[in-house]
Amino acid sequence: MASIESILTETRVFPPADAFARQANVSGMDGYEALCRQAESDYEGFWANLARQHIDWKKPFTRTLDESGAPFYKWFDDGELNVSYNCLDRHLASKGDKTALIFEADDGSVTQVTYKELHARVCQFANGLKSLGVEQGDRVIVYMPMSIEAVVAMQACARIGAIHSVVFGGFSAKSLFERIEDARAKVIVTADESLRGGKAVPLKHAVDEALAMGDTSCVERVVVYRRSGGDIAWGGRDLWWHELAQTQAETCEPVWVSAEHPLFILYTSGSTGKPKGVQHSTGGYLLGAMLSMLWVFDAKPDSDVYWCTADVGWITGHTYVAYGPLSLGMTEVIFEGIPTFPHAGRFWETVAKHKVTTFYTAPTAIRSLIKLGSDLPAQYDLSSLRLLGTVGEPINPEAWMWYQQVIGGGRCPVVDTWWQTETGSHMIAPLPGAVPTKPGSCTLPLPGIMAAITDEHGGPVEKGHGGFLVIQRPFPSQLRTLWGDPDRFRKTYFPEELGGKTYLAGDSAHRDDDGYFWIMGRIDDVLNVSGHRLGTMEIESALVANPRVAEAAVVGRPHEIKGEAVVAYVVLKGTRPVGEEAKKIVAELRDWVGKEIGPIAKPDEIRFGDNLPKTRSGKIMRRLLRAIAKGEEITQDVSTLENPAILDQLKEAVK
Ligand code: 6R9
Repeated sequence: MASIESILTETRVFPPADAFARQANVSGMDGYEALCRQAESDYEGFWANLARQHIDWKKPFTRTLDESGAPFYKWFDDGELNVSYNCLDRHLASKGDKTALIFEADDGSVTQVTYKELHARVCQFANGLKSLGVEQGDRVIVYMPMSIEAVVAMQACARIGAIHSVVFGGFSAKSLFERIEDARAKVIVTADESLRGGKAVPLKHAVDEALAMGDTSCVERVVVYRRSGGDIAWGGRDLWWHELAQTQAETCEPVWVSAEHPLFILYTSGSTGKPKGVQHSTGGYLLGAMLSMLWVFDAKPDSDVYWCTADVGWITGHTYVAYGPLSLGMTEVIFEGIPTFPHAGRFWETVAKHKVTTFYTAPTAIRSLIKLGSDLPAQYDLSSLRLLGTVGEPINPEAWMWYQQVIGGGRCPVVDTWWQTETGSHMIAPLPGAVPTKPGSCTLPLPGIMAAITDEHGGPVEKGHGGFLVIQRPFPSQLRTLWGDPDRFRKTYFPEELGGKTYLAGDSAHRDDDGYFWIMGRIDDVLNVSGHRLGTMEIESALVANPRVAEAAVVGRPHEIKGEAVVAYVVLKGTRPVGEEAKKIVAELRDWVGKEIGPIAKPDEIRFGDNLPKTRSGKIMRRLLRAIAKGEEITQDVSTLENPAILDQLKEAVK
């Protein structure tokens, strides 16, 4: 495993610069260690103090952590609050006229809203939702482009206690249908089309298709935001966003909910075909978002211009676009487009244009920008930057170095943040004024996060050896359950083998002599393609759903830019295709997967065989398929294979 060895030899260490450390929210290793000690000596007191200090409670909590129903933990559960109040109302008196959102559209046009204006828009939309009969606990699907309106829709749901479930605009009608059905959504909020790199992506049309796929009688209304003005079909449950919102009052009393009230559901891939509805709480989630903004991004609400490039369809776009920055009253950029449109310098141009101080993106974006050369960023004034972050997948040390030197000018700390949809907020990441960084390591856990590496029985693992990444104590921002599937929640994240109370992240990792964490990859059948989680089973199920396909196996292969590429081995019902016919079927199957799941899941490569290599018990030998995909020499014993000749077939990709 070449990538793991090369990481192991990484010895560069970057201590925080004095000037940065002096102004940091947490300064020096002693500052970090003092927080860790507080958490260790009085775990509940540590979190309770922070929750009182940072959150405005309508009704203060008296209970901190309730472990009686473990692993269904509760935090601050007799306290009452509202997330939208904490993100908007509480800033109005002191910074009502401050810019909250700077919207940078696909074509480069800019729209800004102040806290006062954002508050008014959220209230109007919340009143609009109420007028449609949306009540506390109802589910609202948000299938929107990156826009001020997407943030408004999420905040409006939070304001009235409705549970939003954002579905990434790149997901297909079929994926959308599955989520509508599972969440039993009452209202869908969408747009006519989204614009990406100058191209229109039909969203409303996908909603129409999804609603025709099965029993969607739960959906009473579809609210459509006019983004592009493109042609769309119109039906009985449809209504325009502007018609719904513009006549509504600009104030709306927040619905005060228990800290344990679900704020949202976000579907993510797991090791079976069915996406998991990760359910988050209100109080614990908000606390995680706020603390990590302050600790890891060293947030300075009065001077920072913060930009996280993630789409609101992913967890990063929830915690670090829709909630975290607003909860601190910051000014943030939200970006509709893609990094290379209308030109390859778009990201850096945007940093210079808005004098961005804090920039947070994914390794896949960094790697693709590295390919374009260092001259490009040099053409823009990046001197406003003071901190850089990365998320979504392991970052190669060389990409980290480029980011630190070429983008950060050697002056900005780089925070590599490890966390997941399920953890809600950062878990392992450097506090930039305290923890020295090492390229490729997410460094040390946040104070209060009891991360560890264990063997398969929960026992300790020697330093330097890989094992399961776990979190040994409950923490406020963790998922509460899987929507409608508590059994799967328990089995997936709190397996009996580890004692039933330890959170199993699904990643493998090792620690070095300084206790630093190095993430090695997923232990389940989940691929990480351009920072997006894709279940191999989901893609296999999609392929097998095609009438031509008898059997399919999907594996990942290291990819220079995307992290992993999707390689599919397919057995057709007829004979194995070759030449032009094979090419034609490859194109057809890629399109098919695009429609079933979404374009991000399209296999990069499809290989056809008369059969797949299987063990005696009939299990597909995925390890072997991974080796073949990488073009590695096969050293495994293949004597048990029924038909070893198929290995030669599978070595051939359709060109
Ligand atoms: C936030 C997010 C979670 C999975 C996670 C891991 C990978 C995320 C990482 C990282 C190495 C990092 N991952 N951040 N691996 N270093 N800094 O990405 O959530 O979409 O749920 O993905 O992504 O494998 O388990 P999500």
